Amino acid sequence: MQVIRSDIHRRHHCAELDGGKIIDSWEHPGRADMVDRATDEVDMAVSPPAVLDRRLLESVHDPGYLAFLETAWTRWVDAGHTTACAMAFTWPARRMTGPAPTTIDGLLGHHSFAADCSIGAHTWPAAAESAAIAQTAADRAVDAASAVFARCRPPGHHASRDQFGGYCYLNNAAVVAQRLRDRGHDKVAILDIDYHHGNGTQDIFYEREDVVFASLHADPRREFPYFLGHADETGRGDGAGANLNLPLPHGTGASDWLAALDTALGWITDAAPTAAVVSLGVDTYHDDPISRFTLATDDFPEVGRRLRRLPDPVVFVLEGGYATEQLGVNVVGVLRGFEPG
Ligand code: Q9C
Ligand code: ZN
Repeated sequence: MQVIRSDIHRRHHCAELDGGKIIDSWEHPGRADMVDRATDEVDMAVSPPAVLDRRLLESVHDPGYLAFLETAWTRWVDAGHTTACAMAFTWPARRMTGPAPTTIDGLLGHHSFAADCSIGAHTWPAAAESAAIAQTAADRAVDAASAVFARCRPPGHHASRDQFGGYCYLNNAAVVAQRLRDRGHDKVAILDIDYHHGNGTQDIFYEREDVVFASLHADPRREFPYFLGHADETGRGDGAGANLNLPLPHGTGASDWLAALDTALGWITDAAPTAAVVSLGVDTYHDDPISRFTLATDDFPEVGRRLRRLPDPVVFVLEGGYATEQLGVNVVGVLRGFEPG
């Protein structure tokens, strides 16, 4: 399997609010290093991304949001702030439906949904490069009619049309799906196997039938992102019936998780897509420091093997996974389980 990657991500490492403390984010450059080391060890062919197509990006994100992301750091500095990261501190809550604010401190809350994610000097270049990796992986998958791994960092599945959060700024899986649509696939499936619900991906495609979304994740009644990912969210308008959420309890282990995976794969087969995107988070691992499922390293190749039921081509997009030492082994376990050799 080919891998698309780049090193531009390296200078992006922001602060997050975690348990009442501001810490260096769990989502850090060393994660990508571990994945790169593991894919190099099995001799996966590596290519850099092509130039990002702005129109593609504007078809999954609000152009005003993109302009905000691109200028947020400069506006933060111009406002007189001296911190390493721009952080929101207030958000529109229930019944607060007024117009968008016009200054950077207010706009940060308008364009985010969580304080686990902030914006530094190098966040926009890193996020744009991550989306370019996604776009390039989709193109390569179509051109070669084979599976491709998009080693994205920062991750993307929590980013909605116009909000960042959950370590995500641009929705890389959505970029892949839209590119596959634009390159001739009439129906595309996104399967999200990250521990957390892919609220951003669900949001972007919720009213569309041409991109179906299935996710298995920790029950949002007890887990981030809390406010989306429930079983009764099945799509709206043209997208009615095109969204499947399979929330699972804390402590879920391999047998129950794999049974839910089979349910999602059956649902996707019934939808009859001609291409698939896998939002590949391995924060389902038992040693993940912020997650509570109990998959073992030996389970990930079996996950990959079961994913062979997806239609060709498949694009794997890296999402979460915070047990840094085992991250590369677990990711490559899925990729090699899917396509040995
Ligand atoms: N107290 C992804 O896996 N923040 N994002 C956790 C811990 C939310 C995870 C804070 C986790 C976001 C791509
Ligand atoms: Zn996650």
